[in-house]
Amino acid sequence: MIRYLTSGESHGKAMLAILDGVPAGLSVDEEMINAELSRRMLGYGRGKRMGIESDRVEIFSGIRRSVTIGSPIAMVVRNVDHSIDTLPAVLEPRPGHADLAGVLKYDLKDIRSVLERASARETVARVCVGAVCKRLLSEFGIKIASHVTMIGSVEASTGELGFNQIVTIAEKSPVRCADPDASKLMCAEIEEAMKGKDTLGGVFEVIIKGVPPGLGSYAQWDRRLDGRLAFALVSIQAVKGVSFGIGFDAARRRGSMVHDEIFYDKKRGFYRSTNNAGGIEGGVTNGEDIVIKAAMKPISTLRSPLSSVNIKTKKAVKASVERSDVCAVPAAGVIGEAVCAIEIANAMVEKFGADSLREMKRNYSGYIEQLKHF
Ligand code: EPS
Repeated sequence: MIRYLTSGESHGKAMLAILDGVPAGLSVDEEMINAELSRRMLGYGRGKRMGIESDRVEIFSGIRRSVTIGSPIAMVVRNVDHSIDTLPAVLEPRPGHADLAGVLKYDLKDIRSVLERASARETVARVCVGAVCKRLLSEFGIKIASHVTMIGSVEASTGELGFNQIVTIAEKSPVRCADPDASKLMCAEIEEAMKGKDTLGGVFEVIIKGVPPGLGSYAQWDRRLDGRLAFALVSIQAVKGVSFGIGFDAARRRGSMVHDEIFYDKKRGFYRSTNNAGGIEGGVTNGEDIVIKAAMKPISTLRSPLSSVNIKTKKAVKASVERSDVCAVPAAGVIGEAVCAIEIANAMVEKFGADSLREMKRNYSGYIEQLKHF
């Protein structure tokens, strides 16, 4: 089983992750993880912090001569801004942030002790874990990409674009959007929000290609892969909703207009001509691409703050203003890829369970062969 924990405060010494369950024999180098960390830092609308940090991972254990050895992998990304002990106390909770709920829960008198851990900077550690999982998945031809489909009121139209086109266009866009016209409008909308001292949310899509049928299970509720992916995505700071395939649109259509008809061809095996389900049926992959959308609410730190209450004096005040992003949807897409990679890697290890990559590949090939003779 692949599992992991993260640790670290936004302005503490470092962000840390311990990843357990990666088979031995997988080549992993720091540069590959750094490339994912760099992607996470980009995006039009990010705050000043991204100009201060240049996130780079240090692998502390579990990897010898750039190859996994089956032991837990510890990764550290040091924070350049590690001013946590000198930062002033915060007493005015921001609506929408963990601030108020956090102090009440942990009986803390300074909101800083909450916001430091609740911050989306924690996702640095998840991106490190996701990069190693992506590396494992690439051994099985599984690719994961993301692109932004909406920021504020601007929606992208990616129509008939294929996976590779989406990746190429989105990676060049300042908002990671695969529709160049929408990209420009999104940047303009972010600028407007910035001028208005406001923030913006949006929607990103994660596409996972090359997944074999049969990952996840309908046999028990907590083994359903859609449930696990949804949990992983909603656990990203500010993500409020997730949908698979055509998502909520399926609720207003008749069954005949929703379900993907089944075909068979000697070369391809079973296949569909549509993918409204987004690659998962009954909590199990069906061999089509997994397509998931996630909705992110606007960042809750507003430079023109909303009403709040001082937690000490109980007097009406304006919420605190921290340095923050105006829009972080492009970065959230990269984080979405990471958390999905972790869930898919876990489902792969579960199905082809192995101590070494060689053993896992043997199990995988045996299953693919079995499918050919189904
Ligand atoms: C982030 C680092 C943070 C914020 C942002 C994400 O840095 P700082 O608070 O020092 O400016 O920019 O965090 C939030 C939006 C939040 O609500 O906590 C990062 O590394 O992604």
